[in-house]
Amino acid sequence: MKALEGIKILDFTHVQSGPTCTQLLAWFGADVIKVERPGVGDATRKQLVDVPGADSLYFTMLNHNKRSMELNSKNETGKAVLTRMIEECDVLVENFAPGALDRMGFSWERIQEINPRMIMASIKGFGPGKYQDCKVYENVAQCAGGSASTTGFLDGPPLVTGAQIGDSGTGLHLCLGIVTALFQREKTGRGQKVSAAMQDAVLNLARVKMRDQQRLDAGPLKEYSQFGEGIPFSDATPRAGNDSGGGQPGRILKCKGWETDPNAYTYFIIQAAVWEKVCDVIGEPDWKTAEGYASPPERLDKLNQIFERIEEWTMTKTKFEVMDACNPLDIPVGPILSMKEIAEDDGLYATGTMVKVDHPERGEYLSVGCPIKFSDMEVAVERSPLLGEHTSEILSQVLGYSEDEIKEIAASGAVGELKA
Ligand code: CAO
Repeated sequence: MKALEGIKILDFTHVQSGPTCTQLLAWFGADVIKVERPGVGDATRKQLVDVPGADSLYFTMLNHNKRSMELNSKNETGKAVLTRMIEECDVLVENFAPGALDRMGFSWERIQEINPRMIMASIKGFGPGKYQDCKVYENVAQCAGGSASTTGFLDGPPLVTGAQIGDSGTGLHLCLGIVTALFQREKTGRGQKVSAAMQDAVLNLARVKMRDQQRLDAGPLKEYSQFGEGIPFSDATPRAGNDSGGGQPGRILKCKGWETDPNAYTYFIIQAAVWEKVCDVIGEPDWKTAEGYASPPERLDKLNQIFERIEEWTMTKTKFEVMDACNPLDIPVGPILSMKEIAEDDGLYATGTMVKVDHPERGEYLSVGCPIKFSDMEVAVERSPLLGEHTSEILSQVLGYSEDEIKEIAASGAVGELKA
């Protein structure tokens, strides 16, 4: 028994943000039917291709556990089939450019007429306002959501992060919105429109930087390196390098081998509760009681000097030795893991966070599994569908068309070539 068993999703998503959302819904047990343009499909199928002729990793890693149906939503017969889909499904998820669904003839008003229980969930780059018509990709959202201006070093340009907080981050937000709307529908019987803008999702994830924006009114941000360096603050939240954003100061420090290994680093946090243990570990026991070091506020203007001293110690150890030494003492540290190291971590395969998936066109590949674990539901990762792999079965099993009707639909050009 899966939590969302029986829920049918008309998945009109493409690229990354929407597919992330519907992949989660599929993992939670929904029947996710990806509707794709005949012969073309989601553009990512053929982007960043590594195995000629096969669906790319970009596509396969974002579309597990779904079914694929080819359907031309601009063809008259195609529109009739889509109308039947809207009647049958519980949720329509889309991340087309603003207005695209309206241009197809399926406005929110029309969708409600067809199925008042339908939940329509949309991702756009921006919410209502002056940028509402913009097409938006990941890095645009990271910039417009305040992440880029607060990421990077003070003396460098704004930086985007590798974590796809604009796309996958918004997909996560939308997924939560959909499940919430399904829960509300249990009580009201009505569907509703759920929207998540990429700018808003990034801003939500960068919430602590808006906290700091307001704290600036009360004076300098003392936990930022810049404070210890005597560099004045401007009127906007600055870039803070690798400084910890919380009340517990932290930095990325070099470890043994850093000269040749770009990932021989550790994150090191000097949590107030374990300050005395930190002093012992690095060989500065006097700092436990010394004036200017003993309490967290006293240390704020010396953080750079303190971390330089800790780094002298971390440079004598590998990042894993640092972890082995600090973990038993509850000193929070984290090795900087490369994607290669993560891909080779057996522990992550044991929990299903990393998985090996077999694919008919490309053979075995690695993927990230469901990052959320349930005690009463198992999530098995299944390969992504080939383009139009399930068109016939959806037309007959989900929409109830007869064999002759399916032949007529195919003859109209509304669906691609039917697979056996
Ligand atoms: N049958 C017929 N037509 C179809 C179709 C189907 N099954 N599926 C899509 N189309 C059509 C759309 O109707 C649209 O046609 P019109 O322009 O005539 O209305 C057309 O295909 C292109 O859709 P699009 O504008 O959404 O795609 P794009 O590649 O030009 O833009 C993107 C991509 C992502 C910039 C845009 O979709 C967008 O801004 N989406 C919202 C924000 C978002 O999710 N961004 C993150 C993407 S992940 O990095």
